[in-house]
Amino acid sequence: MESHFDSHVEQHNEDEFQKSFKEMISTLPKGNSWGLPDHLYQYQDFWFTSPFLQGVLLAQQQFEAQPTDIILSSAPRTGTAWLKSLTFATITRTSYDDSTTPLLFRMPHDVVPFMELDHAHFSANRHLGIPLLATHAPYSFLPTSIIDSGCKIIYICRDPKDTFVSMYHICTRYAKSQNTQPIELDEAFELFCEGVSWYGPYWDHVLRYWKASLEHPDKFMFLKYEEMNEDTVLYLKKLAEFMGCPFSSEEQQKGVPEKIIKMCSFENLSNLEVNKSGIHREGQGNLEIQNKIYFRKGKVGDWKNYLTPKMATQLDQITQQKLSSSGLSLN
Ligand code: PAP
Repeated sequence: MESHFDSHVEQHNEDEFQKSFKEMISTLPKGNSWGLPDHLYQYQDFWFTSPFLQGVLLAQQQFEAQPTDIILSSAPRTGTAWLKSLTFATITRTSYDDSTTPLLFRMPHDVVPFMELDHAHFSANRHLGIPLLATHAPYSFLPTSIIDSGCKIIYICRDPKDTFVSMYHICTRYAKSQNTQPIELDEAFELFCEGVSWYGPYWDHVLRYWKASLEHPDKFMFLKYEEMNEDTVLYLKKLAEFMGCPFSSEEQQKGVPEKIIKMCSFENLSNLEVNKSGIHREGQGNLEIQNKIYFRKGKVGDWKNYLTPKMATQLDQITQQKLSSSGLSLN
């Protein structure tokens, strides 16, 4: 059990960390955070807002991964909530079914902790009963214990055009909820193309995980939102196998994977009361956000409704150029 002295030392360390973090961040290049309060800061090639960068750096110092952990990693707006709900429902399927799962009354972001905000503190208590943990941290920012422990990593990515459109919308919806002026699409587009976006450049985020997944295929599962959408049953079965809890033939006969998929579908989750009227990180200042803002359309190819052909070509060209000779395609 933690003693008074330990917590005093931790508080002291945390105060020291805060002080040096504040000094350090004031020296970093600053970018427009798509019209939202705070700035984006560039640190070791990636862009972050200050609480997320602080969380990632604290996690590097403090977070102790266990070999049994399963890390759900992604750049923002690429399908994190969907992946969380599917993996959570799969791992907990012997404890809950679709009439009792916590997903009915907690949003997906609240059933799987987020490393840089929930486990970056000096005395983080982990509930290891459920081994899932999410992060948006770029690969090179992962705490070394995640790499050294040999735990599993599941990465999800998405066509940059849909990722951009989704990111633009969360920013405008959040700005409106705060009664501030939302960013214009053209301006957000330019920033995204320049790599100035949360945990961006987006392409570098994806590429580094892609390369790591090729180097350590036994530890990694690399998913694309579009492929998951195309054949969710196939990918859910692969996910269950990868996580070490494959569906038995009896479960498959009973349609358990299909039930999980239905439970975790955009249509079902976005219509639950918790996801229509609940609040994520309530009372946590700028981090507080209405759950409904996270759910928009959940469709592949919605970019066609927002991007001009010229914009789409420009993004595709950047994608081709960035991914050339990587063996990965994203559109
Ligand atoms: P985050 O980084 O803010 O957590 P993330 O969950 O990674 O976002 O991705 C959000 C996208 O997934 C949204 O896409 P859209 O803007 O194009 O609609 C969101 O609507 C979509 N999404 C959320 N839940 C689901 C789901 N259950 N199935 C499919 N897509 C989903």
